[in-house]
Parts: sequence; C-alpha cells; structure tokens
Amino acid sequence: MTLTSCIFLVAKFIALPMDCRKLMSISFSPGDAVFFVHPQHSWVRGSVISVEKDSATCKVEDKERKEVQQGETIAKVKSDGIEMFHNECLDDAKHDDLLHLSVLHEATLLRCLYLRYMTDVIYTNIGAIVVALNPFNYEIPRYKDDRMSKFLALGKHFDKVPNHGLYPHSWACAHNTYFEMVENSENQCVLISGESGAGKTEATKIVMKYLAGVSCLGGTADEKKHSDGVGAKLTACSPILECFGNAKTVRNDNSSRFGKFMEVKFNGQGRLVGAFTTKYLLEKSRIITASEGERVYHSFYVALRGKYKGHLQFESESTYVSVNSGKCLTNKEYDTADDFEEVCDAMKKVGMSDDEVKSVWHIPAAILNLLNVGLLEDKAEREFSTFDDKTQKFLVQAAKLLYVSDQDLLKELLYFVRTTPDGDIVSRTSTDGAIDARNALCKHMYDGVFAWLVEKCNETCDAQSQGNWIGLLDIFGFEDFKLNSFEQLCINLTNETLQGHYNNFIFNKDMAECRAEGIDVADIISPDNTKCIQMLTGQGGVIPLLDECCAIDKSTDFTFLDKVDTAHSKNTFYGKNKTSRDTFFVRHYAGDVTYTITSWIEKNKDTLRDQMKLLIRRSTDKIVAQSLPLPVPKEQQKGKAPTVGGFFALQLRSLMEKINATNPHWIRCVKPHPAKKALHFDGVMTMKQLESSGVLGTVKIRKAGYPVRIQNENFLKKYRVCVTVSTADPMARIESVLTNAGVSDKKFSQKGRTKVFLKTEALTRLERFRDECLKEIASTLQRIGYGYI
Ligand code: AOV
Ligand code: MG
Repeated sequence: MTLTSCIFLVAKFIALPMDCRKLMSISFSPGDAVFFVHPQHSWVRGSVISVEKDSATCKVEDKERKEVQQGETIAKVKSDGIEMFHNECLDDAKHDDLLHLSVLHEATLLRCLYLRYMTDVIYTNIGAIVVALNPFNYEIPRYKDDRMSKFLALGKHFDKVPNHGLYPHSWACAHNTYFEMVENSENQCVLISGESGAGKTEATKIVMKYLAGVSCLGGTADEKKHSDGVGAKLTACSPILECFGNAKTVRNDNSSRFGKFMEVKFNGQGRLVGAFTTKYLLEKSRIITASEGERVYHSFYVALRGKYKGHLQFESESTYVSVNSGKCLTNKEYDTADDFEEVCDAMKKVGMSDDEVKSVWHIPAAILNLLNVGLLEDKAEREFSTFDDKTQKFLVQAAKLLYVSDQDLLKELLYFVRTTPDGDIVSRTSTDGAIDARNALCKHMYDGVFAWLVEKCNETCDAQSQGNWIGLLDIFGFEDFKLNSFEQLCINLTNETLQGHYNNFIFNKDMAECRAEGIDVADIISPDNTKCIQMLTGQGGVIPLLDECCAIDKSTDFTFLDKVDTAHSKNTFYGKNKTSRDTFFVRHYAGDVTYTITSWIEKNKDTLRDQMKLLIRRSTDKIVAQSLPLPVPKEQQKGKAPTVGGFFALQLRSLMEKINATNPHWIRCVKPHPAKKALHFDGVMTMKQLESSGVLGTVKIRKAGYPVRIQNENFLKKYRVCVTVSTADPMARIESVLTNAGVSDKKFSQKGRTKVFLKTEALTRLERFRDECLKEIASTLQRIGYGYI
C-alpha cells in the first residue's frame, strides 16, 4: 500500500459524522493556543486553562508584548473574546496590506499593527485605507522627506511596477489619489480621521506637500516656479490657521479646535493652481477659558509676547484671567515672540498688508482685556448687574483696541433693549446676563476674525480652474468625554455621517470581490447606521427638535429633553440613564455617548444682541468692524432664526454632497499611547480607536461576510489529508474537505473561483479536523508498521 492511498483510507475512516458533531460543539479546549482579550491590554497571546459554560479561563503567554505580565490568569473571558492562534499571523505582520492575511480578526489586526509599530513601521494598508500610528518621532529614516523622491520617481506607473519596493505611507495615498484624478479626470478626496493627537493635521500637511511635489513632475521650469509659488502660499496658511484655531489640550499640544475641508485645485494639465478651505465649528468656549492643564487659543499667548506687545499695551501676563485659567502658560508650540513673528510673516505671504497684520491682533488683545472687565451683582438691586470700577482700565483698553467708545461698550453690557408692540424698552441686565453678553461678544468677534483669516487665505490661494480637485478633510475625531455637550453631538454626528459613507463604500467593494468570485452574498447584511443619523438630523430628530425649541421663547433645556424623549424613547439608537435627569445617550457606531443637555438652547441659539453688533460695526477699524455681521433687519427675518445646529447640519450636508461626488481615500490616524512618546503602545487605547475610526468596521464587514479567504491551491495543499475523493478536480477535492469537516454549508463557507471563503469558526473546525486526521493517520501508520510520518 502506498503512503498516499494509506492516507486516503485513513482520512476516509476518520471522517465520520460523529467526529464532526463532536468538533462542532466545542469551540476551545484546555491547552489550546489562543488570542484572548485581556482587560488592560486588549488581545494577548496565551492558552486556555479551563472552559466554562459561556466563558473560559486563560493564561497569558505572550513574550512579544513586553508590557504584559507573563503567566497571569484571566478568568471569565467571554467566548467572543477568544480566537484561535495561528502561527502564520506573526509572519503576516510583514504584509503591508492586512486584507491579504488569510485570517483577519481583531486579534490578528492588533498584533500585526503592534509588531510593525515596535519596529518603526507606522503605516499599514488595510485594503483601501492607510492606518497611520503616530510615531511621535520625526527621525525615522524611511519616512523622512528625502525619501519622498523615491515615490515621486515612480510617476503614474506606481501601481504597475511590481515589487516597486515602496511601503505604505501617506505619500503613497497622495500619489494614488493624484494619479487617479489625472487619469480618470475625476475629483478625489482624502478623508483623514482619528482622535485628538492622532496625527491628522500632520498627515494633512504631508499629503499637501506631496501633492505640490507630484503635480510639478515633468513640468517646465516656469510651471515648476508657478507651482512652487502656489505651494508656498498654501503652506503659509497653516501657521495662521493653527495660531488662531489651535490650542494646547491635555491630549495634544497643538490641537485643532475646528474642522477643515481643503479643496486642492489643479489645472487641466494636473498642475497645482490653488486651494479653497471651508472651516467647521470653531470651539468657542475656548476663547473664554480653558480647563486645567490646557490653554485658550495660541494667538492670545503669542500676542502677549510678540513684537506688538507695546503697541497693544499689555500688562504682565499674570494679569489676564483667560490665559491663566488653565494654569498652563507655556507650550511646545506657538509660544514665543519668534512664533509670533513667524505667524506675522505668514500673514504677509498670504497678501495681508502691514496695517491688516497689526489690526488683526487687536481682537485677541481686546478680548484679553474684555474678559478682565468685572461685572458684579448690584448690592442695592441684586437682580441687576453693575460694573466693577477697579477694572476700569481693562474696559478702557478694550474699547481703545476696538476703536469704539468705552461708555457705549459698558452700556451694551449693563442694559439691553427689548422690542415690544408698544415700542422698545430699555432694561438692566442681570449679572449672568451681563457676563453672557460680554462672553458672547468675545466669542463672536474671535470667530469672526478667524473666518476673516480663512477668507484671506482663500482670496490668495483660491483659483479658477478647469481641472479637477482633491479634497483633504482634517476633521475632529469622535469624542466621548466625562461630560459631553452640544459640541460633542455635532462632532460625533459628523463622524457618524462619515462612517455611513465609509461603510457603504467598503461594504460594496468587499461585496464586489465576493461577486467576482461567484460567491452568493444575498444573506450578508451590511452594517448600517442610517437610522442613527436619521434620529439625529431627520425630521423630528434631535437637532430639528432643538431648533424647534429655540424658536419658542419659553423653551428650556428640559422641555427640549422631554420632546426628544417622547419622540425617540423606542428608538434602539437612543437611551436614558435612569440615574440622571439631564442626560440622554446615543448608540453611536463607535460606542454609546451620554450627552448632558445643560445650556443646549443657549448654545444652539448663540445669539449676540443687535445693539452689540451695531456698536462693533461702527468701529473705525475695518477688520474689527468686519468681525461681526450686520444685524438682519426685522422685515427680512423670515421664519426661524438661524441656529448653530441647523447651520452645521446644512454645512455637513453640503460636505457630504461634495464627498459623495468624489472617489474617496482614507487615512486613519491612531494615537497608540497617551504619553505622547515614541514606541509606547497601549492595546486597549489602540483597539478603541481602531473601533471608532471604522478600521474595525472594515474587519467586521469582512466578518459579516467571509473573513478567511484562502487561495484554492493553498487550501488543497494544507488540507490534502482531509480529502476523501479520488478525483483530481480541485473543486470536488475542496468540497470533500469542507464536507468531511462539517463546514460545507453556506453559513460556514463558499467556494469562490480562485479562493475558498470561510467564516472564522469554519477555519477553527478545519484546523481541528486536520489535526485529528493527522493523528489518526499517524496512529494507523504505526499500527500497520509504517512508523511515524
Ligand atoms: P491631530 O490633528 O490628529 O489632533 P496632530 O496632527 O496635531 O494631531 O499631531 C499631534 C502631534 O503628534 C504632533 O504635534 C506631533 O508631535 C506628533 N505627530 C503627529 N504625526 C506625526 C508624524 N507623522 N511624525 C512625527 N510626529 C507626529 V486634534 O487637531 O487634537 O484632533 O483636535
Ligand atoms: Mg489637528
């Protein structure tokens, strides 16, 4: 008897239905090498010690993860927190595209990213997306600017050069995006997401720089000079917008507190000609105050230290309450007189005159003074506010910087005009009312000057173009703080919407691969968050209800919450915490977020009194005057007043329309450790971000279908011992393996044209079945005198 026929016989013998059933009922047994979820470290390697009803006890055996305690036992690991360990996954870390892994689940994903990151490989492709782990290190040789030319040198043949020796990088993403635009004459966009400090803004700059470089390739000297000029202007916008729109937070020393979408424009020949930036939701509360360990906007600190500090007549830094509110005066970025100088130079590069540059700084300076103006309770009439004389100099200085009368300014803070059918009535403001009016003035003026600066950048950088554009989206990532307010709802709504777009795109792409392989995809359900988006913005949704309440004078935050409760209490995406009266939670794709409704009505209205607007509009300084809009005349006020939420929902709709009309590319930035240090890795934190950025979604989409895909030849090579038919037809042989292992049903596997598609549990069963086969063969061979194989 030959060895092959012996194997064939033995395999036939052991492929009994009984064995299959036994294998199917147990997923894991003691001694199995597995990945399992550790509460502090996410997926680690180890082995199963014992199996209970719905869980198991596992032991850590993971030499690769230095930060993990070896030998620790973890009880009650849920069955969905255990995956079979496959040796090949360690080699898989060498793959640049993790979708090429034969086994892709959360554990292998995390392990590969970890192994790569610890060897300074920060970029990894997962199909269409680039995952970028923040290295907190600009010195990694393979990512330094001098290597960029290697990518550029490939020109449009990037995809077509086999083994081009290049690695995943934001440059590669920019490269592909650019050539797809040129070759298909189609607008593109690069959607950059990730949590605060993950590296979105840096990635945007890297992509921008690459686009400027690639668009000059093969151009004449003149064309190159022109492109360089445009590139220089675009680069100059960054420090201006960062100085006014970024701040130090506990998570990021240079955190962008606004979202931005930049349309980078090219002419018909693909040369860079300009760009147009749209900004979203500047965080206004940070103009007034910062939490401990954080700062208000950078602009305030550099203004205090820069060359105009004499002209702006500042006192010592410790005088100003707002810059001292976070008890953190210094920062690594945008901190010194030199930084101030750099920002002023950048302003000149985008075409601002010397006078304009000087004027712009009047606004942060005036705000610093205004926030020192004391507004107290009137001792005689306690319901009204009065002015603290001791702060007279700040009032005078603020008015001087704004070129308005200090008496007029004070009057607007302490009195307000109410329009009644019988004519206007002047009333005194309460202390809270006066402080609110002062803060609202500061917020609106700062937001206004920020918008003016964006416009200035657009004026110099934008250009009419007959060609296409590439949109770069650098937007605030998903947020879930201890206390989440209206701002977080808007931010998370943005992410939810982008996630919906991403799900559709990735899911459809994956389904297209399945169909091309002849796989039946009728039963595969796409992850779908449209109902959540609908609940937030659709008719009768949270934001429309808030708008509705804002239009009714007597509404309070609680009447708003009542309305939301009534409308959505049965919605699966909505929930209430029994213990708190002023919150609700939303089941977002990235997790549940509880929102506290305090001040939502006021935040959504975000009103500034008309009289205040008129006062500032009378300023003799053009930039100060333009920082606020003219009040809308009564006769032109149609229906409801515009609201922050309403405006934002509109902006978001128009952004999505733009994005939907382009071909998308994704860079998902991840911050691997909170310490902001190189080579530090926190498994739980990383996993959470992979979830909230939708990277895990990609894996889940795979899981919804068939996450394991093995080439037919490889499958047959590996499982040849499980074949019990004597035909050479590969499809029949594959079918024989699947049937023998009890996984031929569609809910476990499907045979594609070139690959076998499997669910993970099917793979686990196949592996066990193969082991059993090998054991049986070995013992049979021994019995009949062949010894061990
Ligand atoms: P963010 O834009 O994602 O946060 P940033 O792009 O500002 O984050 O990055 C935060 C910090 O991480 C930077 O200041 C750098 O110190 C470091 N960093 C990021 N990317 C790189 C890189 N490629 N190489 C080296 N260091 C990097 V926020 O705007 O807070 O959401 O609102
Ligand atoms: Mg940023």
